[in-house]
Amino acid sequence: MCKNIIICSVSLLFSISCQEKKIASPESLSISEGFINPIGFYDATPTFSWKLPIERNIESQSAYQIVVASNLESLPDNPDLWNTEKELSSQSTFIEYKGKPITSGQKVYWQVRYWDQNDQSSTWSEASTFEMGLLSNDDWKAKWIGLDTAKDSIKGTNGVIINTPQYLRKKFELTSDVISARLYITAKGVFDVHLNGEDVSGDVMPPGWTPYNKRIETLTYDVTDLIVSGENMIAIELASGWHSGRLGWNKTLWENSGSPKVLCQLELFLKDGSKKTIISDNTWKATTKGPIRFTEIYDGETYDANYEMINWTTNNFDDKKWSTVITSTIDEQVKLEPKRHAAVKAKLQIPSKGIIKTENAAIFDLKQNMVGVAVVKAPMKKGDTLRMRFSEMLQPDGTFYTDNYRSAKSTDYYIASKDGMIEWAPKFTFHGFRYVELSGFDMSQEPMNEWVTGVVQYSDFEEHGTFTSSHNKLNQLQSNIVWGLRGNFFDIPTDCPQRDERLGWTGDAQVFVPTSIFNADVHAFWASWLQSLTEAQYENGGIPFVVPDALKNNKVSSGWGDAAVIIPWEVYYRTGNVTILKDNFEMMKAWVAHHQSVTNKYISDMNSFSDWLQPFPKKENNRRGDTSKNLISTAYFGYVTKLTAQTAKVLGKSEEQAKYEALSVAICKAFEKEFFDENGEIQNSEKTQTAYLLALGFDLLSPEIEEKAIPHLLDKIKEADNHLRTGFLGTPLLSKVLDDIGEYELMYEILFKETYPSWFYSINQGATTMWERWNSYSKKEGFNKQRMNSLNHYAYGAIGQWMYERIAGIAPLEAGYKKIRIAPVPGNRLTSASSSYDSPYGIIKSIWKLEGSTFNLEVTIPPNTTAIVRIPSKQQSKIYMDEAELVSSDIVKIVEIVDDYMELEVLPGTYKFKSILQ
Ligand code: RAM
Repeated sequence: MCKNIIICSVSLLFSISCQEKKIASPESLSISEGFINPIGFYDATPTFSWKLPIERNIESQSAYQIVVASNLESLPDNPDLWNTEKELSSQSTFIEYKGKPITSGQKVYWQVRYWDQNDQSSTWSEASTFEMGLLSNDDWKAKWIGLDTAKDSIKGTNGVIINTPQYLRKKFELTSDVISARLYITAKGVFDVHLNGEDVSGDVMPPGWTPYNKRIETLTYDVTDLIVSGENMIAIELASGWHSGRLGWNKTLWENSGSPKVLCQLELFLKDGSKKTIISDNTWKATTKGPIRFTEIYDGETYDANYEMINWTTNNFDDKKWSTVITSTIDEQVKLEPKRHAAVKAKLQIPSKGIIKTENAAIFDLKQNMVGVAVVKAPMKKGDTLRMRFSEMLQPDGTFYTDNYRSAKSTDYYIASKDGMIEWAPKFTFHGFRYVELSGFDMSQEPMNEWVTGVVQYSDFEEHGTFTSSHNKLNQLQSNIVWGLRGNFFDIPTDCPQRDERLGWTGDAQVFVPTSIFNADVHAFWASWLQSLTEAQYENGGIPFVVPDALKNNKVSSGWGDAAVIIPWEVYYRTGNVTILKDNFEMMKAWVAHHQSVTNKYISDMNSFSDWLQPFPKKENNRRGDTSKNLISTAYFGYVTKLTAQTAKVLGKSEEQAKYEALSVAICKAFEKEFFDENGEIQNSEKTQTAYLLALGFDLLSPEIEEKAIPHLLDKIKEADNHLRTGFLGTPLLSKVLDDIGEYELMYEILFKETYPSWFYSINQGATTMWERWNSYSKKEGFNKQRMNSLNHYAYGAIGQWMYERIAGIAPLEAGYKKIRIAPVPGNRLTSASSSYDSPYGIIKSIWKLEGSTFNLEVTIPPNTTAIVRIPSKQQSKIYMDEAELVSSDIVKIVEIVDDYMELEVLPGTYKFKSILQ
């Protein structure tokens, strides 16, 4: 007995000491593409991710345990949905849920713990949650409702039918307080919803833009705090948006789209234990006689304050004169699915920083080209119309430049109902602008900067990368790239945000993906758009020019449709999320098959926009550049076939891997034979920089020909006085290829060129965003005469990838940064550069500074990863870590010493290195 007591107390002591020894819990729990405690979640089989804490001694994970339950009380010991038990694995990102089925509207709780490299277990994480949205059409009891506004046949720009915006409302009564309330809502069109006079969300133009004939996204809002016991009022503003407005240039598209409609279902759990559902149905009232008289994405919005309906979103309003709505049923073919990435929101505010007065107007300068709306606070006289015009840049004589908006009127109007200050911003349109021109205000008052504020709107993601350097123009370029991203991630990736286009051009998107992922957490944004790509894919595997397909011309282009393969691959490679590959593999294969169907002996004859907007084309104004279409298309065919083989490998599909590998070998052979002579010089196409870049960048050549081709590329660059001669497709490959062949100095030289065509050239002409053309504007010659001249087009911003990966030096070596490469290449015009990047495992940093010939490098590597660090150094010279001479140890191992760098393998942690460069 006594012995037993001793044993018990020893084991008690042991367990106490074990408990004390528990290491810090995992952090930043998220599901699928980075969602933190989401409601209205879209996927009943999510993946789970977490980060290990940054603590001394926590290097890596050797095992994990996830527990999932339908209520908090069951965690962590009695999870009723899933328990992985202790799973020996270092994987801490995107672990697939394999538990019991999760249903629409269900709320789920989960926790995770891990074991470190010494098999020490962590404490459990805090519990995280996710709550499903309505997952299938059958979950909807509601009906589509709205007024038939198309029948009014009001014609707008280009004869497009204009649907007058609608106002819809419904009163409902509750006899008990509410415990929880969820509003599920969407529109064929765009909406803004209010409950008891309060705006339900800050979302801009939900539900956003998907291929509406296949899928409409639904929003879920937690409205518990807005509902009261007694009378309630739900009120909705509804406009055409992308659904029934004018988009692209295809008239039949919008003619068939019908009047806007809304669908909503409010599910209420009451204190008395009952459940109540309020739905959109024929009990709703609606009117078109509200203050928004006109609204349209390209043309702008008109607000007449004389039509204001005071209190119409509350119960304190008489809607007797309103009409009863028309209802229609939910069509089975169009899937209603919870929105799978954040809606657009007002993200930043930019005050006016200067005013130019003209005879009848005042021009406000925000000093930054941006996308969104202007909030205007201005003095007005009753009955007057305030006109707000927008422009990205002024003409040299100070007047507005709007030619590049083409047919987009991009003009807002406000009609005053009384004298005094008004405050207003449009709701269902957006503009691309730096300047705002106001006219029609009370001219007796002196215009003030406070009158105009730019509200920057884009999809609600966080920026999670930084890049800075010692060079102002390089920093301005980084800023222009980020503004290109902010300006064109408006629910879908658009080519431009200001003219009568704003479409999801696939080619622009594919070249910009890596840069976008460095700068912002756009994982869910891309995953969502990829779903749209799968839905927009033609029966024959072709991918439309733009997605959603607003052009409906059944055409394809190489370099554009190839987005179907390149984007899933890049998103996977940079996040480590295999689901992206699984979800898109069928699309990738179908695209490759389509590509193959337009080849002859592996040489592609696919249509192509080619090296779009290449400077100095041989034929004046030839937007497609000089490189032969066949060369470009075959190069892309070879490249995407390789990526498809790599995808098959990741997915463990060995037969398909072999098939695509064999196909890519055949394409490469044919490509080399057709387009290269035995001296490694281009044949059967113009000998352009881009022709060489495609062959080298996509790794299509045999080693002998590749070696011979390199000097020809360098000659081409030299011929151009070390300037680029590349368009949309060639430009992103320039840095990659020059880097691969060790020509960093040359790449720096091209990048730092001040003369046309170059990145700094546009900065010298005053650019605050990326431009569509290398010469969209010049101080000497003014605006490019072509009306296709966007001043906010992100494609050439693709250089951002090289800035992060090589100037600062952060790149993935394995998918999702499980293995990291830190390898900065200090150029001789820079004395410092630094980047931080919030990877799936935590923050990575690379900060370098040159002091004389001493190169200082500070590196941070997050837990559960390893890194290769390349420290530039003079041959044989010593390298110091934390001031002491570096020798191999358990945490830092010298792997290689070569001419101009030393390569180390390092474990997680922060390190300071020093080396001598000259
Ligand atoms: C234009 C846009 C877009 C480009 C296509 C080919 O409309 O410039 O960026 O991808 O053409």
